[in-house]
Amino acid sequence: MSSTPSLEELPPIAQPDDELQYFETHAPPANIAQLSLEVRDFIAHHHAAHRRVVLVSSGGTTVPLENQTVRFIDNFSAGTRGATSAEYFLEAGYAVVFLHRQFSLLPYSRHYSHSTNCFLDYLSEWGRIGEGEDAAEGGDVVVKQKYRQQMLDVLRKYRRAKENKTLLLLPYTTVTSYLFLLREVAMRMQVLGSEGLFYLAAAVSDFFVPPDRMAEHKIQSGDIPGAAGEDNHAAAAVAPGPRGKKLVIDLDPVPKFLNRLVEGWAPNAMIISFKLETDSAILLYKCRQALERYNHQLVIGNLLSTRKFEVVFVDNKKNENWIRVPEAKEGEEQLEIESLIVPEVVRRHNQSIGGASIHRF
Ligand code: 9Z3
Repeated sequence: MSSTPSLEELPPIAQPDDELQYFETHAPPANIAQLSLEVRDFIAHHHAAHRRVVLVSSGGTTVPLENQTVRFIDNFSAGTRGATSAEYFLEAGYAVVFLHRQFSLLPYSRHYSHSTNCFLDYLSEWGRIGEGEDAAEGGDVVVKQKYRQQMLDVLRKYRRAKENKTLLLLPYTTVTSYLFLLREVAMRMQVLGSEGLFYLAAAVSDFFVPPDRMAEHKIQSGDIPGAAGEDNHAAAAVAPGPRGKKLVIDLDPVPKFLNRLVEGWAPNAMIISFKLETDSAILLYKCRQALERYNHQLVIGNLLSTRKFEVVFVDNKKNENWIRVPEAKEGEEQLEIESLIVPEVVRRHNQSIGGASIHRF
């Protein structure tokens, strides 16, 4: 049986004091001031152009085990959901702040960055002259004929987003840097009021090592002569067990900041969170529970094993609507589920701001 904790048993949601405490006791990302200015200019530009802005979070956050980080706990996510959705938001006329795990999939380049579709496989050599070392001289690299149309389509969309400056890339790695950036962007997006949209697809760690219990240096598996085990034993949160054979990790819950986003950082925006589960028996329960706890507009639920084929929209009016990808016919490519999710999100966003139209290029 799965255990489904009741609301009372869950870790408490973050209050303004928890926010103060967290952001005062954790170091912000080193470049936050610079990124914040970029976000400000991006939002001001699109706000002046009456263009809606969506923050898409994507990829998984890490939890470092050491200050000088060698080891960390990771969260599952390749960034497919976020990167793919960002493309459909751009097509729908939104400007996108793409808050993503560094080196995870990015809009447009994601088509050519998997090991199954390495960009080199799309290329061939044309005008090859000579042999051996001289073979490339005078030659050109071209896209293979059968991929040209598809690549051209992607390239044009990518270039349009670049020229129109509609895509802002903001990388994070740790759960702390993610939270600092989310808060920063949310505050900057306040000027957009209800035209602002948050689409939180990133897989965010629920547990972390608090700074006062974090080892400074790499955790050692054995005794180091002369070092007196200082690092390991100082790190009360992460320490080797008896005789150094086990590593015992004691994690604290990450404060539930979705509440602060809804109430304090982006009170007028539309906020959509994702809920990932592996047990289908508890998915809907967990979606409803998230809505009850955080009072935002929509939770999109998905199961790890079927996330590319079906998701469920659970809204604050207790509606539950499944979106499923139709099965592809032979020889046809499977539809991307994000091509169905994003238009439905946009429809709901339109509705929530009274059907205002979107300004497109
Ligand atoms: C999701 O549920 C995303 O859809 C996936 C996308 C991470 C499954 P991929 O990147 O996967 O396409 O491979 N994101 C939210 C996951 C999450 O951590 N949600 C929290 C929770 O479930 C709430 S913020 O408690």
